[in-house]
Amino acid sequence: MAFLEFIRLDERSVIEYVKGVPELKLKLKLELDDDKKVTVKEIGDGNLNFVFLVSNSGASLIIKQSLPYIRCIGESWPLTKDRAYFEAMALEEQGRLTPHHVPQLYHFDPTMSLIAMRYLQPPHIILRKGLIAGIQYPLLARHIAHFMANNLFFTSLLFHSTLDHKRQVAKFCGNAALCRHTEQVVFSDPYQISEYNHWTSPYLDPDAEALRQDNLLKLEIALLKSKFSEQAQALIHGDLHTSSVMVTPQSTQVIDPEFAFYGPMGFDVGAFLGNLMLAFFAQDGLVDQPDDRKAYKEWILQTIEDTWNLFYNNFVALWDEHRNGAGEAYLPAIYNNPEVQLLAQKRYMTELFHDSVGFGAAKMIRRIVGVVHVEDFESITDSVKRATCERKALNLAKMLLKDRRKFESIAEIVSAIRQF
Ligand code: ADP
Ligand code: SR1
Ligand code: MG
Ligand code: MG
Repeated sequence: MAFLEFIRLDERSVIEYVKGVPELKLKLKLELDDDKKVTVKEIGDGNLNFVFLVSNSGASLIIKQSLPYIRCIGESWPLTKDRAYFEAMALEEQGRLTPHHVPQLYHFDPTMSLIAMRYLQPPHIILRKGLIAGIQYPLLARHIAHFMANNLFFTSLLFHSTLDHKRQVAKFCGNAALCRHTEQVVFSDPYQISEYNHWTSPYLDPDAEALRQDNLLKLEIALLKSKFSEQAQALIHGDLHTSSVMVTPQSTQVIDPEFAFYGPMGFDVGAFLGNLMLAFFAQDGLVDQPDDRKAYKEWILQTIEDTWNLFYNNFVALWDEHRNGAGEAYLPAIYNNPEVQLLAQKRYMTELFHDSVGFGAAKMIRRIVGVVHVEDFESITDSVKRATCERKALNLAKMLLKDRRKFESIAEIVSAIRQF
């Protein structure tokens, strides 16, 4: 079979596909007719795409295919399959900047809207599942801080000339349909009546209604929506929640950058921190006694604090190191004394902190009243318990969205979380 036009792959046709691509055959150590031992399993548990694990006596790889709609909704919600192209480009760029934290891209096929990449083998699991199981990851904060600081710094105007920056922005601006999707499900639908919204009803009915009546909240979400749509600050992953990270205690791998584009840095930092906050609030619902996960909740809070602080330190260190490079945001001739340099960094990092808190809060809200929720809460079977956990997370998120500028440090955010 030649695969000259797009067809949806299944567990059988994937083998035919792989046999037709020399570099994949080589990866799988496939000789001419030696495909009898090849096994294929569709392992996709994400919301959008189909993911096949292909193995041949010890060698494995992943094939991820995008169909022209959203997998978890169905054909009634079309979405361009060009997203595979942006995922391939982002994997390449992130792989160049942070090779230890991204699966290697083996192959991209624009006709078939698919990518092939390294299989992250067990014991790697999706971080969200690890958080639900109560597993601690001692290197997580350090690794994610490194991933975010390097990818965000080296794709920003702090490192690029304005000409280079615009060239890079242009490469990703075609991912507009996925941005538009985010605009709808993160910044619009939770604040209006939408056929897609749902929540733990009837318990959260008044909470969902209150969101739609909260004028201050609406003003703040509008500011963030503008920033998301207008600010080409850096190449962001665009969907950096805890199901986009695979982990072992020693390894942290970021997957699934199909939403990548040049957007505000805080959207990535906030996505990660906000999803850790959701994991924190789910803990009491996941166990019989609230105190059963006391130590684990402390570890999550510490990870929130460490992630931001390490990110801050890494990012500022990169800035200091490259201060006299090609970056044109702060020209050395103008920002020519330690005092103004320090002031510039403080202002930049404070705005990034407030953006991260705001975007993180918006991401929390969408996962409680929007179209697709998170397994952290969905695996709480008792709906009264689930609603109680969700309400705490929702109330924290509303407060953070409205009052984010009052916070000066991540330690203050962690103190606020403890009060809910
Ligand atoms: P979606 O875009 O649909 O969310 P993901 O890229 O998140 O798809 O992948 C869905 C699932 O497939 C992940 O949750 C993970 O279990 C598995 N997966 C994806 N990429 C890999 C990989 N490189 N190695 C191992 N498993 C993977
Ligand atoms: C229908 S919303 C599906 C969501 O899953 C992806 O991971 C993105 O977050 C998207 O918004
Ligand atoms: Mg995913
Ligand atoms: Mg995805």
